[in-house]
Amino acid sequence: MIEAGTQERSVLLVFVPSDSGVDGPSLLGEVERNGFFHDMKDRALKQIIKRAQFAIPPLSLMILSSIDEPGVRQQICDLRFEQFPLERHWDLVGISVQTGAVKPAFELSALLRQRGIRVVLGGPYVTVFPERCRDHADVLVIGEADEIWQSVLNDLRRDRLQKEYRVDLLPDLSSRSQVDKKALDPGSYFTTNVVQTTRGCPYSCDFCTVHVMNGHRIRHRPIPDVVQEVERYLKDDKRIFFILDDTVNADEEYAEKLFRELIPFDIRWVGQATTKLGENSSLLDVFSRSGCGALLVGIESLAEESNRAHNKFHNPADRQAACIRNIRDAGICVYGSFIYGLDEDTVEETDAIEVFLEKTGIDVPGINLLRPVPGTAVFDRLADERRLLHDRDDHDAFRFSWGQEMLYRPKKIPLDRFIPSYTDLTKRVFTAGNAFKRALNAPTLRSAVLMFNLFYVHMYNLSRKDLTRQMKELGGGRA
Ligand code: B12
Ligand code: SF4
Repeated sequence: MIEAGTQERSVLLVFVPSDSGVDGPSLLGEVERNGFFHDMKDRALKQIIKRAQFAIPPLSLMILSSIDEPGVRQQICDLRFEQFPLERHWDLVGISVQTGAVKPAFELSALLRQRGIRVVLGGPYVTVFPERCRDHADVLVIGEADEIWQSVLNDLRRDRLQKEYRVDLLPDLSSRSQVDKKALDPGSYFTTNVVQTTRGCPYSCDFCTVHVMNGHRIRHRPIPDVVQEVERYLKDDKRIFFILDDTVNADEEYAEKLFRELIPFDIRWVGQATTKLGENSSLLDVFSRSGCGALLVGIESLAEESNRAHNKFHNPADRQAACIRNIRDAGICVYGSFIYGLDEDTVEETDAIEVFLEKTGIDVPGINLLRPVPGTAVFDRLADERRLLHDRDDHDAFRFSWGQEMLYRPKKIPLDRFIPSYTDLTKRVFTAGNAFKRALNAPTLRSAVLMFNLFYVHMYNLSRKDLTRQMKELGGGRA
């Protein structure tokens, strides 16, 4: 109920596209002009990629917009698909800032503040680098905002917004209010069924910010809450579910109980897991029976010493192949994510990846370059070792893209060997022929596997162009 004499406040929560990466290829400038039809094809594919591949709504903003504060109306604007509604009045605009999109987020904030609209910044980048965000906002929310957002809304209503809200204790996910989708336009998305069951990661891979932001302790949502959420979501959207946990099998016992309860709902879901899943036949069986269609697994390097150099110990390379085969034999597709260029990698890693793909039948390979993200241990180490290709303070230069450009010098391979070894590898792996072969052999979701692989043929082609251009700019990589 709105207090007498007070006006309803309107809040807009904004998700900003990054100008590279999954939101659009080519970081280093315009894609070379290849003629009208090629340009058309690139543009059309870019749109399809945006809509089909990664078009899931931002769960962060769905959670915040579901918090009910009397007298405050909240709406979401996803700038990947819509224009900012500047013609309307907003009492507060909240922007979610990821490291990949700091510049556009700050630019939008500046534009709004010039017009007298108050801006609150939150999200991963703000949590890791609050001091860099302070001048760009009226209000900062530092940390996971699930609970503190209510205080922000309450303070907005009472005209006593503070400059900073800091979350000292990570929220206990057992008390979260129900996420609803009323602030979303479902038509923009591939699916609106995004669910997170746990938060936090027990591991400490040095290239990742998840354990920095969300801590090492796994926090669980109560199983009945998740089950109810799935049931409720299904009422208005029968499409696939994205389970957004970073490691859905991090707590095997919890995962087994939860997904066993989801079996009767007959859903299809995809998520992210460690390959260790392949060693737990009972969990694998439950995942499969609960509708798991595909899992992204982080393989990183096939050289054990490389993974160790980056603090990744939980996926022993010698057991990976057997685990992946077990997962696929259970009828679940595997998206295998590699990082080429880790510290102990040599150019032989490229052949090893190709052989491994053949041996395991990975359905969708993702072969990434190491992205040193500001705020991670690897970023600081590379900066200290003077191996970054940009000034360590210029975070915008590290808006980690989708694999188009090098941001650092690999330890054991000079750049002029590294770049061609990578582009040769992606040329061999991402061909139309391989895309059809992988789709034919996929245990399920064949058309999705085909679509992904075909997109990757296109995306890695663009990435090769960018890298070739970058190599020229770096004087052949010897600079
Ligand atoms: C699903 C996902 C995606 C999806 C959807 C994007 C999204 N953010 O919803 C897609 C595929 C599009 C995507 C894209 C990218 N992603 Co992504 N993604 C994820 C993933 C797996 C889950 C995100 C999520 O829903 N988390 C759950 C919610 C509840 O947590 P949250 O987003 O952190 O939100 C909480 C707080 O941060 C805060 N908050 C967030 N926004 C706001 C806004 C306001 C106003 C306030 C007050 C608070 C607030 O409150 C929320 C509730 O507690 C995370 C990993 C993770 N564990 O978060 C990576 C992650 C966010 N992604 C990451 C990256 C690198 C990317 C890309 C740059 C990849 C690329 N190379 O292109 C792009 C960037 C896209 C963009 N425009 O910014 C990194 C970000 C690192 C960083 N420090 O910024 C993460 C953390 C993964 C990692 N291993 O490091 N991603
Ligand atoms: S990469 Fe995955 S396993 Fe490693 S710390 Fe990040 S979320 Fe955890």
